[in-house]
Amino acid sequence: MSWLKSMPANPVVAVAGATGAVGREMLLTLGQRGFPAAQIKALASARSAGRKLPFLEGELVVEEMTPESFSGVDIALFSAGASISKQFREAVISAGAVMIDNSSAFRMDADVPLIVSEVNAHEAVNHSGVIANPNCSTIQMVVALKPLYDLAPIRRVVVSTYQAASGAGAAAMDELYNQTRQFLDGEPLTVDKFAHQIAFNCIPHIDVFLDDDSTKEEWKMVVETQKIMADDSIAVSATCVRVPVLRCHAESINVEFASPVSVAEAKEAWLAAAGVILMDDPENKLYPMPGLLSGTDDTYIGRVRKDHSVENGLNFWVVADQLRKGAALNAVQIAELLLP
Ligand code: 25A
Ligand code: L14
Repeated sequence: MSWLKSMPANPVVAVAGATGAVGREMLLTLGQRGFPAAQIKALASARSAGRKLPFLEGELVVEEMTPESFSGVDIALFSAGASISKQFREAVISAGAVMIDNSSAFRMDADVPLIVSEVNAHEAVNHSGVIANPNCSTIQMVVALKPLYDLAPIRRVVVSTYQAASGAGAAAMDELYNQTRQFLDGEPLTVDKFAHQIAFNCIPHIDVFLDDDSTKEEWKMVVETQKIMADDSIAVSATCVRVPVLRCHAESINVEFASPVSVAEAKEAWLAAAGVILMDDPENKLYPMPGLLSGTDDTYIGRVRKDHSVENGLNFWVVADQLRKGAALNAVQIAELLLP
């Protein structure tokens, strides 16, 4: 298969959906991390062709994405939605490129590794041309869970999310700004990207409803966690809520272990973990907050305490910038795993 060709030290990288909230962050992240690309191609729909996007000190001109766009490309970072990823998968693979896909299109496919570098980087090599970037809420949860799982098996996780508007894309972020202004000016609110008003509100509904009245976002947190942690016995119960925050998802997490894990042991494990920052000093009102962590790369953990209602339980609060670690940064980290 063509994708088995070795990766050059200076790959040609395409960013598909480059004009979106995640795509722009991908360009920024590639630049900031000094990714050794020979060339970067910014691809989007015909609507955006010719637009210029900032990259390092210069600019990239957006090209319309067509099946021919991938000729000569080694790595294609996709964030243009699940249907676009499905439409272009064949073109990417037959061009000999590896697709790193941020959409939900292929995550649960058996031949597609679902990678969070802090958790299961070693599985990236098992790809057949596509590597999936997990759901943003799942990524920050497993980054927090893995150091604990290495202390004791996890029996059950109960999580409630507080998800930022930008999770639904750049236009959804604009909608939060616009509705906030409309609300303060006493104007009628324009509701388009969310099912209801998001300004001054919380919406317990992300992605579509499933047959059992849970949402697909909640389901993703269950099955993706089990796949990334390679343990189907971890029970996960999720409730996903949109809140009027621009960037950074927050999560309240309750974990039940098979054997005791103290607060001190958990904190020690997080302090030693890559990509985690423990921000937990109640006396000094120190805990992570989404409004203050925009543009950061790490997963922040605070409010760590024992859950007195069960035998071996911990409660904590996790915040990460879902456009960075939840999407663009994690995708670039996967690309870095492919470098020779
Ligand atoms: O299906 P999924 O996996 O659930 O993902 C759905 C969407 O969620 C976002 C991301 O939206 C994704 O498309 N997303 C996914 N994971 C995320 C995460 N972890 C996440 N968001 C946050 N955190 P997005 O808005 O960030 O990016 C969309 C990008 O996809 C490009 N695109 C669309 N169709 C394409 C395509 N690219 C190539 N070929 C196609 N056929 C899209 O580019 C954008 O970059 P664009 O050129 O279509 O749009 C650029 C600007 O045009 C405006 N616009 C958008 N829609 C319309 C529009 N104008 C007129 N009419 C429209 N219908 C906007 O201003 C947009 O910024
Ligand atoms: O599955 O906050 O990657 O709207 C990413 C954005 C799910 C929804 C995914 C959000 C989507 C999420």
